[in-house]
Amino acid sequence: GPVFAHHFDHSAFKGKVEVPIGVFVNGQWGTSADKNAKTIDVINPTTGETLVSIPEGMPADVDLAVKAAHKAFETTWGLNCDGPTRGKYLLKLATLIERDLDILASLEALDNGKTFTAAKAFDVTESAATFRYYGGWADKIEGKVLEVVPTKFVYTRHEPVGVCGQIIPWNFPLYMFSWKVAPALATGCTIVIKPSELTPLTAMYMTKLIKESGIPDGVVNVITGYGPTVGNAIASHPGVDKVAFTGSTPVGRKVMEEASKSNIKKVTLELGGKGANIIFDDCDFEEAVKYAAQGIFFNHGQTCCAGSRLFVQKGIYDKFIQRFQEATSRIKVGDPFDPDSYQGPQVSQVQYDRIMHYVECGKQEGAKVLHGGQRVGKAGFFIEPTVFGDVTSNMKIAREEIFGPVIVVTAFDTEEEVIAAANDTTYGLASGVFTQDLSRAHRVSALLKAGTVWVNCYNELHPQVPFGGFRESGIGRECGPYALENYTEIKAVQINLSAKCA
Ligand code: TXE
Repeated sequence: GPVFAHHFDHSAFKGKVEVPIGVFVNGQWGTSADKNAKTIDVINPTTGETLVSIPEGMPADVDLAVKAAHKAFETTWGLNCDGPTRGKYLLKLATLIERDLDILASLEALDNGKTFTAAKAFDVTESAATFRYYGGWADKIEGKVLEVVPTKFVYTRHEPVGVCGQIIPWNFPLYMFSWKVAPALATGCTIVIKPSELTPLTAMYMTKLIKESGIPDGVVNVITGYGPTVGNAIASHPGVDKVAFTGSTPVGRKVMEEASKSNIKKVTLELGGKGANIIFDDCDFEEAVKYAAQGIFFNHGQTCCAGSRLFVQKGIYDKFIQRFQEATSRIKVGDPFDPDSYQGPQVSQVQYDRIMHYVECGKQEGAKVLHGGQRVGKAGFFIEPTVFGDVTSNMKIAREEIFGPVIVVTAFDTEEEVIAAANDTTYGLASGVFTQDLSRAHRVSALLKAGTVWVNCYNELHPQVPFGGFRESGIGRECGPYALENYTEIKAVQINLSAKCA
Protein backbone atom coordinates (compact mmCIF):
# COMPACT_ATOMS: atom_id res chain seq x y z
CA GLY A 1 0.00 0.00 0.00
CA PRO A 2 0.99 3.64 -0.24
CA VAL A 3 3.48 4.98 2.30
CA PHE A 4 1.94 8.42 2.23
CA ALA A 5 -1.68 7.92 3.09
CA HIS A 6 -4.38 9.45 5.22
CA HIS A 7 -7.05 7.42 6.95
CA PHE A 8 -10.34 9.25 6.69
CA ASP A 9 -12.88 8.38 9.29
CA HIS A 10 -16.39 9.35 8.35
CA SER A 11 -19.67 7.63 9.08
CA ALA A 12 -20.43 7.60 5.34
CA PHE A 13 -17.46 5.28 4.75
CA LYS A 14 -18.75 2.68 7.21
CA GLY A 15 -15.21 2.40 8.58
CA LYS A 16 -11.89 3.99 7.76
CA VAL A 17 -10.74 4.69 4.26
CA GLU A 18 -7.14 4.93 3.17
CA VAL A 19 -6.41 7.63 0.62
CA PRO A 20 -2.90 7.97 -0.82
CA ILE A 21 -1.78 11.59 -0.50
CA GLY A 22 1.59 11.99 -2.23
CA VAL A 23 2.64 12.85 -5.75
CA PHE A 24 2.11 9.73 -7.87
CA VAL A 25 4.93 9.14 -10.33
CA ASN A 26 5.72 5.89 -12.10
CA GLY A 27 3.35 3.97 -9.86
CA GLN A 28 4.93 5.22 -6.62
CA TRP A 29 3.52 7.62 -4.05
CA GLY A 30 5.95 10.01 -2.44
CA THR A 31 6.78 13.55 -1.44
CA SER A 32 8.15 16.04 -3.93
CA ALA A 33 11.59 15.63 -5.49
CA ASP A 34 12.04 19.33 -4.73
CA LYS A 35 13.28 19.94 -1.18
CA ASN A 36 11.57 23.35 -1.14
CA ALA A 37 8.14 21.82 -1.56
CA LYS A 38 5.69 22.49 1.25
CA THR A 39 2.30 21.01 2.03
CA ILE A 40 -1.16 21.99 0.83
CA ASP A 41 -4.00 22.22 3.34
CA VAL A 42 -7.12 20.63 1.89
CA ILE A 43 -10.09 22.48 3.38
CA ASN A 44 -13.52 21.06 4.12
CA PRO A 45 -15.83 23.79 2.75
CA THR A 46 -18.64 22.72 5.09
CA THR A 47 -16.63 23.75 8.16
CA GLY A 48 -13.72 25.80 6.83
CA GLU A 49 -11.38 23.43 8.67
CA THR A 50 -8.43 21.49 7.30
CA LEU A 51 -9.25 17.93 6.30
CA VAL A 52 -5.67 16.88 5.62
CA SER A 53 -2.33 18.38 4.61
CA ILE A 54 -0.94 16.82 1.47
CA PRO A 55 2.57 16.98 0.00
CA GLU A 56 2.88 19.79 -2.54
CA GLY A 57 4.01 18.72 -6.01
CA MET A 58 6.53 20.89 -7.87
CA PRO A 59 7.84 21.35 -11.43
CA ALA A 60 10.61 18.84 -10.65
CA ASP A 61 7.92 16.20 -10.15
CA VAL A 62 6.33 17.08 -13.49
CA ASP A 63 9.72 16.48 -15.05
CA LEU A 64 10.01 13.02 -13.50
CA ALA A 65 6.40 12.24 -14.38
CA VAL A 66 6.94 13.20 -18.03
CA LYS A 67 9.99 10.89 -18.15
CA ALA A 68 7.98 8.03 -16.64
CA ALA A 69 5.09 8.68 -19.04
CA HIS A 70 7.50 8.64 -22.01
CA LYS A 71 9.02 5.38 -20.91
CA ALA A 72 5.58 3.80 -20.45
CA PHE A 73 4.49 5.09 -23.85
CA GLU A 74 7.49 3.46 -25.51
CA THR A 75 7.28 0.16 -23.61
CA THR A 76 4.05 -0.94 -21.94
CA TRP A 77 1.43 1.35 -23.46
CA GLY A 78 1.09 3.32 -26.72
CA LEU A 79 1.62 1.09 -29.72
CA ASN A 80 2.86 -1.69 -27.44
CA CYS A 81 -0.48 -2.33 -25.81
CA ASP A 82 -3.26 -3.40 -28.15
CA GLY A 83 -6.73 -1.86 -28.11
CA PRO A 84 -8.60 -4.84 -26.63
CA THR A 85 -6.16 -4.93 -23.70
CA ARG A 86 -6.47 -1.18 -23.08
CA GLY A 87 -10.23 -1.61 -23.23
CA LYS A 88 -10.12 -4.31 -20.56
CA TYR A 89 -8.21 -2.02 -18.20
CA LEU A 90 -10.74 0.78 -18.70
CA LEU A 91 -13.69 -1.54 -18.09
CA LYS A 92 -11.99 -2.82 -14.94
CA LEU A 93 -11.54 0.75 -13.74
CA ALA A 94 -15.24 1.44 -14.35
CA THR A 95 -16.13 -1.58 -12.23
CA LEU A 96 -13.77 -0.51 -9.42
CA ILE A 97 -15.29 2.99 -9.41
CA GLU A 98 -18.74 1.43 -9.04
CA ARG A 99 -17.52 -0.88 -6.27
CA ASP A 100 -16.23 2.17 -4.35
CA LEU A 101 -19.17 4.42 -5.19
CA ASP A 102 -19.87 5.40 -1.56
CA ILE A 103 -16.22 6.06 -0.77
CA LEU A 104 -15.70 8.27 -3.81
CA ALA A 105 -18.99 10.11 -3.24
CA SER A 106 -18.05 10.74 0.39
CA LEU A 107 -14.61 12.04 -0.52
CA GLU A 108 -16.19 14.35 -3.09
CA ALA A 109 -18.69 15.65 -0.50
CA LEU A 110 -15.95 16.23 2.08
CA ASP A 111 -13.53 17.87 -0.31
CA ASN A 112 -15.76 19.80 -2.71
CA GLY A 113 -18.90 20.32 -0.60
CA LYS A 114 -21.30 18.87 -3.15
CA THR A 115 -23.96 16.66 -1.62
CA PHE A 116 -23.24 12.99 -1.11
CA THR A 117 -26.50 12.23 -2.93
CA ALA A 118 -25.55 14.25 -6.01
CA ALA A 119 -21.97 12.97 -6.00
CA LYS A 120 -23.22 9.41 -5.91
CA ALA A 121 -26.00 9.77 -8.47
CA PHE A 122 -24.12 12.01 -10.85
CA ASP A 123 -20.35 12.50 -10.43
CA VAL A 124 -19.28 8.99 -9.49
CA THR A 125 -21.89 7.12 -11.54
CA GLU A 126 -21.15 9.18 -14.64
CA SER A 127 -17.40 8.77 -14.12
CA ALA A 128 -17.81 5.00 -14.19
CA ALA A 129 -20.00 5.39 -17.29
CA THR A 130 -17.29 7.49 -18.95
CA PHE A 131 -14.58 4.86 -18.34
CA ARG A 132 -16.92 2.13 -19.59
CA TYR A 133 -17.82 4.11 -22.71
CA TYR A 134 -14.17 4.72 -23.66
CA GLY A 135 -13.32 1.13 -22.74
CA GLY A 136 -15.65 0.25 -25.60
CA TRP A 137 -13.80 2.56 -27.98
CA ALA A 138 -10.28 1.31 -27.23
CA ASP A 139 -10.46 -1.53 -29.81
CA LYS A 140 -12.41 0.48 -32.39
CA ILE A 141 -9.87 3.11 -33.31
CA GLU A 142 -9.34 2.85 -37.02
CA GLY A 143 -7.96 4.69 -40.01
CA LYS A 144 -9.10 4.74 -43.63
CA VAL A 145 -8.00 3.43 -46.98
CA LEU A 146 -8.00 6.28 -49.52
CA GLU A 147 -8.60 5.86 -53.22
CA VAL A 148 -6.09 8.16 -54.96
CA VAL A 149 -4.50 6.68 -58.10
CA PRO A 150 -4.28 3.02 -59.19
CA THR A 151 -0.51 2.97 -58.66
CA LYS A 152 -0.80 3.84 -54.99
CA PHE A 153 -2.04 2.30 -51.79
CA VAL A 154 -2.80 5.07 -49.29
CA TYR A 155 -4.09 4.68 -45.78
CA THR A 156 -4.31 6.63 -42.53
CA ARG A 157 -3.34 5.53 -39.05
CA HIS A 158 -4.82 7.16 -35.96
CA GLU A 159 -1.91 6.99 -33.55
CA PRO A 160 -1.83 8.11 -29.92
CA VAL A 161 -0.42 11.64 -29.52
CA GLY A 162 2.01 10.55 -26.80
CA VAL A 163 2.39 12.10 -23.36
CA CYS A 164 -0.65 14.17 -22.44
CA GLY A 165 -0.68 16.88 -19.80
CA GLN A 166 -4.07 17.43 -18.21
CA ILE A 167 -5.08 20.22 -15.84
CA ILE A 168 -8.47 19.99 -14.19
CA PRO A 169 -10.64 22.16 -11.90
CA TRP A 170 -12.44 21.67 -8.61
CA ASN A 171 -16.12 21.79 -9.58
CA PHE A 172 -16.35 18.16 -10.74
CA PRO A 173 -13.06 16.70 -9.46
CA LEU A 174 -13.65 13.03 -10.30
CA TYR A 175 -15.87 13.58 -13.32
CA MET A 176 -13.34 15.90 -15.00
CA PHE A 177 -10.60 13.40 -14.16
CA SER A 178 -12.66 10.79 -16.04
CA TRP A 179 -13.36 13.05 -19.04
CA LYS A 180 -9.64 13.62 -19.37
CA VAL A 181 -8.11 10.26 -18.50
CA ALA A 182 -10.56 7.81 -20.14
CA PRO A 183 -10.28 8.95 -23.81
CA ALA A 184 -6.52 9.45 -23.48
CA LEU A 185 -6.03 5.88 -22.22
CA ALA A 186 -8.41 4.50 -24.83
CA THR A 187 -6.25 5.86 -27.64
CA GLY A 188 -2.98 4.71 -26.04
CA CYS A 189 -1.69 7.98 -24.62
CA THR A 190 0.10 8.27 -21.30
CA ILE A 191 -0.74 10.97 -18.81
CA VAL A 192 0.54 13.58 -16.37
CA ILE A 193 -2.51 15.05 -14.66
CA LYS A 194 -2.86 17.84 -12.12
CA PRO A 195 -6.03 17.94 -10.05
CA SER A 196 -7.10 21.24 -8.52
CA GLU A 197 -5.19 22.06 -5.35
CA LEU A 198 -8.61 22.64 -3.75
CA THR A 199 -9.97 19.14 -4.44
CA PRO A 200 -7.25 16.50 -4.90
CA LEU A 201 -8.77 13.65 -2.87
CA THR A 202 -10.74 11.69 -5.46
CA ALA A 203 -7.87 11.92 -7.97
CA MET A 204 -5.58 10.58 -5.25
CA TYR A 205 -8.01 7.77 -4.51
CA MET A 206 -8.10 6.97 -8.22
CA THR A 207 -4.34 6.31 -8.15
CA LYS A 208 -5.14 3.36 -5.89
CA LEU A 209 -7.78 2.05 -8.29
CA ILE A 210 -5.47 2.56 -11.27
CA LYS A 211 -2.87 0.41 -9.51
CA GLU A 212 -5.51 -2.20 -8.70
CA SER A 213 -6.78 -2.28 -12.29
CA GLY A 214 -3.34 -3.40 -13.41
CA ILE A 215 -2.64 -0.42 -15.67
CA PRO A 216 1.18 -0.42 -15.92
CA ASP A 217 3.21 2.02 -13.80
CA GLY A 218 3.96 5.35 -15.45
CA VAL A 219 0.89 5.31 -17.69
CA VAL A 220 -1.02 7.68 -15.37
CA ASN A 221 0.94 10.08 -13.16
CA VAL A 222 -0.86 12.43 -10.78
CA ILE A 223 0.86 15.57 -9.50
CA THR A 224 -0.96 17.53 -6.83
CA GLY A 225 0.07 21.17 -6.75
CA TYR A 226 -0.66 24.76 -7.60
CA GLY A 227 -1.43 26.23 -11.00
CA PRO A 228 1.47 28.65 -11.46
CA THR A 229 4.00 25.93 -10.52
CA VAL A 230 2.75 22.47 -11.52
CA GLY A 231 0.09 23.63 -14.02
CA ASN A 232 2.52 25.94 -15.71
CA ALA A 233 5.21 23.24 -15.81
CA ILE A 234 2.79 20.91 -17.61
CA ALA A 235 1.71 23.56 -20.15
CA SER A 236 5.30 24.60 -20.91
CA HIS A 237 7.05 21.21 -20.79
CA PRO A 238 8.81 20.29 -24.05
CA GLY A 239 8.20 16.59 -23.37
CA VAL A 240 4.43 16.96 -23.20
CA ASP A 241 2.84 16.38 -26.62
CA LYS A 242 -0.66 17.60 -25.82
CA VAL A 243 -2.28 19.64 -23.07
CA ALA A 244 -5.94 19.51 -22.09
CA PHE A 245 -7.22 22.15 -19.71
CA THR A 246 -10.52 22.84 -17.97
CA GLY A 247 -10.81 26.00 -15.92
CA SER A 248 -11.07 29.77 -16.19
CA THR A 249 -10.68 31.65 -19.46
CA PRO A 250 -7.67 33.73 -18.24
CA VAL A 251 -5.74 30.58 -17.28
CA GLY A 252 -6.82 28.93 -20.54
CA ARG A 253 -5.20 31.79 -22.44
CA LYS A 254 -2.03 31.29 -20.40
CA VAL A 255 -1.96 27.54 -21.07
CA MET A 256 -2.29 28.19 -24.81
CA GLU A 257 0.47 30.78 -24.67
CA GLU A 258 2.83 28.40 -22.84
CA ALA A 259 1.99 25.63 -25.30
CA SER A 260 2.83 27.88 -28.20
CA LYS A 261 6.05 29.21 -26.66
CA SER A 262 7.37 25.75 -25.78
CA ASN A 263 6.77 23.05 -28.39
CA ILE A 264 3.44 23.77 -30.15
CA LYS A 265 1.85 21.03 -28.10
CA LYS A 266 -1.73 20.32 -29.14
CA VAL A 267 -4.22 22.27 -27.03
CA THR A 268 -7.80 21.64 -26.01
CA LEU A 269 -9.55 24.03 -23.64
CA GLU A 270 -12.85 23.88 -21.81
CA LEU A 271 -13.40 27.29 -20.25
CA GLY A 272 -16.12 29.41 -18.72
CA GLY A 273 -19.65 30.16 -19.80
CA LYS A 274 -22.65 32.39 -19.28
CA GLY A 275 -25.43 30.15 -20.49
CA ALA A 276 -28.68 31.65 -21.77
CA ASN A 277 -31.77 29.72 -20.80
CA ILE A 278 -34.74 30.88 -22.90
CA ILE A 279 -38.30 30.28 -21.76
CA PHE A 280 -41.00 30.89 -24.40
CA ASP A 281 -44.67 31.54 -23.59
CA ASP A 282 -45.64 28.18 -25.10
CA CYS A 283 -43.41 26.04 -22.85
CA ASP A 284 -44.55 23.25 -20.54
CA PHE A 285 -44.71 25.72 -17.66
CA GLU A 286 -44.08 23.58 -14.56
CA GLU A 287 -41.30 21.57 -16.22
CA ALA A 288 -39.61 24.77 -17.40
CA VAL A 289 -39.68 26.18 -13.85
CA LYS A 290 -38.02 23.06 -12.47
CA TYR A 291 -35.39 22.83 -15.21
CA ALA A 292 -34.58 26.53 -14.94
CA ALA A 293 -33.92 26.11 -11.21
CA GLN A 294 -31.84 22.97 -11.74
CA GLY A 295 -30.08 24.73 -14.64
CA ILE A 296 -28.51 27.24 -12.28
CA PHE A 297 -28.57 25.68 -8.81
CA PHE A 298 -27.20 22.23 -9.71
CA ASN A 299 -23.73 21.86 -8.15
CA HIS A 300 -24.29 25.19 -6.34
CA GLY A 301 -23.98 27.09 -9.60
CA GLN A 302 -20.39 25.92 -9.99
CA THR A 303 -21.02 24.56 -13.45
CA CYS A 304 -19.43 25.99 -16.58
CA CYS A 305 -22.60 25.24 -18.59
CA ALA A 306 -24.98 26.69 -15.94
CA GLY A 307 -28.08 28.46 -17.25
CA SER A 308 -27.08 31.63 -15.43
CA ARG A 309 -28.96 34.07 -17.67
CA LEU A 310 -32.68 33.38 -17.70
CA PHE A 311 -34.77 34.99 -20.46
CA VAL A 312 -38.54 34.72 -19.97
CA GLN A 313 -41.08 35.80 -22.58
CA LYS A 314 -43.40 38.62 -21.52
CA GLY A 315 -46.69 36.70 -21.70
CA ILE A 316 -45.70 34.44 -18.78
CA TYR A 317 -43.01 36.57 -17.12
CA ASP A 318 -44.81 37.53 -13.89
CA LYS A 319 -46.29 34.11 -13.28
CA PHE A 320 -43.00 32.38 -14.12
CA ILE A 321 -40.97 34.57 -11.79
CA GLN A 322 -43.39 33.89 -8.97
CA ARG A 323 -43.20 30.11 -9.44
CA PHE A 324 -39.43 30.27 -9.93
CA GLN A 325 -39.06 32.13 -6.63
CA GLU A 326 -41.20 29.51 -4.91
CA ALA A 327 -39.05 26.74 -6.38
CA THR A 328 -35.91 28.57 -5.26
CA SER A 329 -37.21 29.02 -1.72
CA ARG A 330 -37.74 25.24 -1.46
CA ILE A 331 -34.05 24.50 -2.09
CA LYS A 332 -32.50 23.21 1.11
CA VAL A 333 -29.03 24.55 1.76
CA GLY A 334 -27.05 22.56 4.31
CA ASP A 335 -24.66 19.77 5.26
CA PRO A 336 -23.70 17.79 2.13
CA PHE A 337 -24.23 14.55 4.05
CA ASP A 338 -27.81 15.43 5.02
CA PRO A 339 -30.01 13.55 2.52
CA ASP A 340 -32.43 16.51 2.42
CA SER A 341 -29.76 19.00 1.32
CA TYR A 342 -29.81 20.01 -2.33
CA GLN A 343 -27.11 22.65 -2.02
CA GLY A 344 -23.93 22.44 0.04
CA PRO A 345 -21.22 25.07 0.51
CA GLN A 346 -19.29 26.79 -2.26
CA VAL A 347 -15.86 25.21 -2.70
CA SER A 348 -13.65 27.79 -0.98
CA GLN A 349 -13.41 31.11 0.82
CA VAL A 350 -12.07 32.66 -2.40
CA GLN A 351 -15.08 31.49 -4.41
CA TYR A 352 -17.44 32.55 -1.61
CA ASP A 353 -15.94 36.05 -1.61
CA ARG A 354 -16.03 36.25 -5.40
CA ILE A 355 -19.73 35.35 -5.53
CA MET A 356 -20.68 37.73 -2.70
CA HIS A 357 -18.79 40.48 -4.51
CA TYR A 358 -20.96 39.89 -7.58
CA VAL A 359 -24.10 39.97 -5.42
CA GLU A 360 -23.06 43.40 -4.06
CA CYS A 361 -22.20 44.52 -7.57
CA GLY A 362 -25.67 43.52 -8.81
CA LYS A 363 -27.34 45.56 -6.08
CA GLN A 364 -25.19 48.61 -6.85
CA GLU A 365 -25.92 48.31 -10.56
CA GLY A 366 -29.64 48.57 -9.78
CA ALA A 367 -30.76 44.97 -10.22
CA LYS A 368 -33.44 43.82 -7.83
CA VAL A 369 -32.82 40.89 -5.44
CA LEU A 370 -35.93 38.76 -5.84
CA HIS A 371 -34.58 36.03 -3.59
CA GLY A 372 -31.55 35.24 -1.41
CA GLY A 373 -28.31 37.17 -1.55
CA GLN A 374 -27.19 36.31 1.98
CA ARG A 375 -24.77 33.98 3.67
CA VAL A 376 -26.23 30.85 5.27
CA GLY A 377 -24.99 29.90 8.75
CA LYS A 378 -21.75 30.98 10.38
CA ALA A 379 -19.27 28.25 9.46
CA GLY A 380 -18.36 27.12 5.96
CA PHE A 381 -19.03 28.79 2.63
CA PHE A 382 -22.81 28.58 2.24
CA ILE A 383 -24.74 31.09 0.11
CA GLU A 384 -28.51 31.37 -0.40
CA PRO A 385 -29.76 30.59 -3.89
CA THR A 386 -30.04 34.07 -5.34
CA VAL A 387 -32.32 35.51 -8.02
CA PHE A 388 -31.81 38.95 -9.58
CA GLY A 389 -34.65 40.62 -11.54
CA ASP A 390 -34.69 43.84 -13.59
CA VAL A 391 -31.33 42.90 -15.06
CA THR A 392 -30.05 44.71 -18.15
CA SER A 393 -27.47 43.31 -20.54
CA ASN A 394 -24.78 45.87 -19.71
CA MET A 395 -24.62 44.89 -16.02
CA LYS A 396 -21.55 43.05 -14.77
CA ILE A 397 -23.75 40.30 -13.29
CA ALA A 398 -25.23 39.72 -16.76
CA ARG A 399 -21.86 39.63 -18.52
CA GLU A 400 -19.38 37.86 -16.25
CA GLU A 401 -19.36 34.26 -15.07
CA ILE A 402 -20.33 34.29 -11.37
CA PHE A 403 -19.90 30.55 -10.85
CA GLY A 404 -22.25 30.44 -7.89
CA PRO A 405 -25.95 30.05 -7.08
CA VAL A 406 -26.88 33.36 -8.66
CA ILE A 407 -29.21 33.80 -11.64
CA VAL A 408 -30.10 36.95 -13.56
CA VAL A 409 -33.55 37.23 -15.11
CA THR A 410 -34.66 39.38 -18.05
CA ALA A 411 -37.99 39.64 -19.89
CA PHE A 412 -38.18 39.51 -23.71
CA ASP A 413 -40.73 40.04 -26.45
CA THR A 414 -39.72 38.33 -29.68
CA GLU A 415 -37.71 35.33 -30.80
CA GLU A 416 -35.39 37.56 -32.79
CA GLU A 417 -34.72 39.81 -29.82
CA VAL A 418 -33.93 36.95 -27.45
CA ILE A 419 -31.55 35.24 -29.88
CA ALA A 420 -29.57 38.48 -30.19
CA ALA A 421 -29.53 38.88 -26.39
CA ALA A 422 -28.50 35.26 -25.81
CA ASN A 423 -25.61 35.60 -28.27
CA ASP A 424 -24.49 38.93 -26.81
CA THR A 425 -21.62 37.36 -24.84
CA THR A 426 -17.99 36.42 -25.41
CA TYR A 427 -18.78 32.89 -24.20
CA GLY A 428 -20.48 30.08 -26.12
CA LEU A 429 -20.67 26.93 -24.04
CA ALA A 430 -24.31 26.02 -23.49
CA SER A 431 -27.85 27.28 -23.68
CA GLY A 432 -31.43 26.14 -23.19
CA VAL A 433 -34.71 26.56 -25.05
CA PHE A 434 -38.12 25.80 -23.58
CA THR A 435 -40.96 25.66 -26.11
CA GLN A 436 -43.52 23.13 -27.34
CA ASP A 437 -43.31 24.46 -30.88
CA LEU A 438 -41.12 22.01 -32.81
CA SER A 439 -40.18 24.43 -35.59
CA ARG A 440 -39.19 27.09 -33.11
CA ALA A 441 -37.07 24.60 -31.13
CA HIS A 442 -35.02 23.75 -34.23
CA ARG A 443 -34.91 27.32 -35.55
CA VAL A 444 -33.62 28.78 -32.28
CA SER A 445 -31.19 25.88 -31.67
CA ALA A 446 -29.55 26.56 -35.02
CA LEU A 447 -29.07 30.25 -34.28
CA LEU A 448 -27.62 30.03 -30.77
CA LYS A 449 -23.85 30.32 -30.73
CA ALA A 450 -23.09 27.60 -28.22
CA GLY A 451 -21.59 24.10 -28.13
CA THR A 452 -24.70 22.64 -26.49
CA VAL A 453 -28.38 23.53 -26.82
CA TRP A 454 -30.71 21.78 -24.42
CA VAL A 455 -34.34 21.79 -25.56
CA ASN A 456 -36.86 21.20 -22.77
CA CYS A 457 -34.11 19.98 -20.44
CA TYR A 458 -30.89 21.39 -18.96
CA ASN A 459 -27.48 20.34 -17.55
CA GLU A 460 -27.73 16.82 -18.89
CA LEU A 461 -24.48 15.17 -19.90
CA HIS A 462 -23.78 11.80 -21.45
CA PRO A 463 -20.45 10.14 -22.35
CA GLN A 464 -21.72 9.74 -25.95
CA VAL A 465 -22.49 13.43 -26.48
CA PRO A 466 -19.80 15.98 -27.38
CA PHE A 467 -19.31 18.87 -24.99
CA GLY A 468 -17.30 22.05 -25.52
CA GLY A 469 -17.39 25.68 -26.39
CA PHE A 470 -17.84 28.11 -29.25
CA ARG A 471 -15.94 31.40 -28.96
CA GLU A 472 -14.01 32.04 -25.72
CA SER A 473 -15.52 29.00 -24.04
CA GLY A 474 -12.84 26.84 -25.50
CA ILE A 475 -11.29 24.70 -28.21
CA GLY A 476 -12.21 21.11 -29.02
CA ARG A 477 -14.88 18.73 -27.77
CA GLU A 478 -14.83 16.25 -24.95
CA CYS A 479 -16.97 13.08 -24.81
CA GLY A 480 -18.22 10.98 -27.68
CA PRO A 481 -15.93 9.85 -30.49
CA TYR A 482 -14.99 13.53 -30.90
CA ALA A 483 -12.73 13.34 -27.82
CA LEU A 484 -10.69 10.57 -29.47
CA GLU A 485 -9.54 13.13 -32.04
CA ASN A 486 -7.95 15.18 -29.25
CA TYR A 487 -5.71 12.26 -28.35
CA THR A 488 -4.72 10.95 -31.78
CA GLU A 489 -2.39 12.13 -34.50
CA ILE A 490 -3.32 11.16 -38.03
CA LYS A 491 -0.59 9.68 -40.13
CA ALA A 492 -0.99 9.31 -43.90
CA VAL A 493 0.97 6.39 -45.36
CA GLN A 494 1.45 6.52 -49.14
CA ILE A 495 2.76 3.37 -50.77
CA ASN A 496 3.91 3.46 -54.34
CA LEU A 497 2.89 0.22 -56.00
CA SER A 498 4.41 0.63 -59.47
CA ALA A 499 4.97 4.24 -60.58
CA LYS A 500 8.55 5.24 -61.62
CA CYS A 501 10.16 8.46 -60.39
CA ALA A 502 9.56 11.19 -63.02
O1 TXE B 1 -9.86 28.65 -11.78
P1 TXE B 1 -8.45 28.24 -12.40
P2 TXE B 1 -10.19 29.20 -10.32
C1 TXE B 1 -14.00 29.72 -13.62
C2 TXE B 1 -15.09 30.23 -12.68
C3 TXE B 1 -14.36 30.53 -11.44
C4 TXE B 1 -13.06 31.06 -11.99
C5 TXE B 1 -11.88 31.01 -11.08
O2 TXE B 1 -15.63 31.41 -13.22
O3 TXE B 1 -15.02 31.49 -10.64
O4 TXE B 1 -12.82 30.25 -13.10
O5 TXE B 1 -11.67 29.72 -10.55
C6 TXE B 1 -4.97 25.52 -12.59
N1 TXE B 1 -1.09 27.43 -15.39
N2 TXE B 1 -13.91 28.27 -13.63
O6 TXE B 1 -9.32 30.35 -9.98
O7 TXE B 1 -7.36 28.98 -11.69
C7 TXE B 1 -5.55 25.40 -11.20
O8 TXE B 1 -4.56 24.97 -10.28
C8 TXE B 1 -1.68 26.22 -15.45
C9 TXE B 1 -14.61 27.62 -14.70
O9 TXE B 1 -10.22 28.09 -9.36
O10 TXE B 1 -8.57 28.39 -13.86
C10 TXE B 1 -6.65 24.39 -11.43
O11 TXE B 1 -6.12 23.07 -11.46
N3 TXE B 1 -2.69 25.87 -14.64
C11 TXE B 1 -14.26 26.19 -14.81
C12 TXE B 1 -7.16 24.77 -12.81
O12 TXE B 1 -6.12 25.54 -13.40
C13 TXE B 1 -3.15 26.76 -13.75
C14 TXE B 1 -13.91 25.44 -13.60
C15 TXE B 1 -8.45 25.59 -12.82
O13 TXE B 1 -8.32 26.70 -11.97
C16 TXE B 1 -2.59 28.06 -13.67
C17 TXE B 1 -13.17 26.22 -12.63
C18 TXE B 1 -1.50 28.38 -14.53
N4 TXE B 1 -0.92 29.56 -14.52
C19 TXE B 1 -13.24 27.59 -12.67
N5 TXE B 1 -3.26 28.74 -12.71
C20 TXE B 1 -14.98 25.39 -15.82
N6 TXE B 1 -14.74 25.65 -17.10
O14 TXE B 1 -15.73 24.49 -15.49
C21 TXE B 1 -4.22 27.92 -12.22
N7 TXE B 1 -4.15 26.72 -12.84
